[in-house]
Amino acid sequence: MFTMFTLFLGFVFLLFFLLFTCWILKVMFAICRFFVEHEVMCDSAERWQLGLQDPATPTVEGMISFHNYLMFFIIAIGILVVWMLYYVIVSYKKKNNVVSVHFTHSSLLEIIWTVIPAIVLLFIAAPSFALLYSLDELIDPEITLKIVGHQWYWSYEYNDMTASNNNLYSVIFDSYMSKELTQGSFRLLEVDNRVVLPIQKHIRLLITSADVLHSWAVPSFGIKVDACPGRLSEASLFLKREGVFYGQCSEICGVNHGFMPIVVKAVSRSEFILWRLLQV
Ligand SMILES: [Cu+2]
Repeated sequence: MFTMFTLFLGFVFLLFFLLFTCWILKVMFAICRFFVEHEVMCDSAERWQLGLQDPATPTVEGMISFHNYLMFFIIAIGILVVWMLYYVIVSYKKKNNVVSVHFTHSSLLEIIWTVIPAIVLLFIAAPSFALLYSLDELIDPEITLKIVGHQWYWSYEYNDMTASNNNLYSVIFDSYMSKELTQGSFRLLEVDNRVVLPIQKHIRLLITSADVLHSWAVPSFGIKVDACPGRLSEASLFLKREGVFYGQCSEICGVNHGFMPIVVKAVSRSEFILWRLLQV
């Protein structure tokens, strides 16, 4: 029995050691990247990826720093609990304590193990609420993009723009997964029509579905919103940098659920206007 426990403890220690090493590596990478002028961003999933994708919006930056903040508590609590388990198993053996000590209730101990976790929870809750409410904030959007999920493709609508003669015109297109792979493109992640959005603008996303539940998810934007038939969900987006961002449907929606990727191209304002004019 004891050997089993020792093995288990060794395994847990190893796990925490690995976790801690990953965390240290991540911090070191972050420090190195600070000094690199031109860096390559990770905007799609990559092989053996350990961390999160690079952020493209302020909300994801908040999520990543909250994630790093939480890792401190996770590692500290994990080490404490494993140490306590180890201490109990090693110290309180039957041969060392043939007659057990009988005592009940320790008010001091109960106060300590209630108050300390409560304080830790408060330290976690305060920044998490700030982040949560910042995600709901929709600041005077300039563009609205309507996203409709279908079995098994996405369709996009730009409805709120005027042409030079001041007539409202819409741009509506479908976005299917590319069947053919070109050099340098990602398998199962490329689409025939990419969504184009401008950077440094507040964008409103309206997400719905035409048939079953889908989910519009792009990790670099920190957005994963369910597309429900008969219901319009809303999300806000503020792109900080140019790039091509990849996502996938994240709600099991049928046989071709894995084949309805999302590609968003973030461009400058002038490029966006040009693209928009060319769509008419
Ligand atoms: Cu889907």
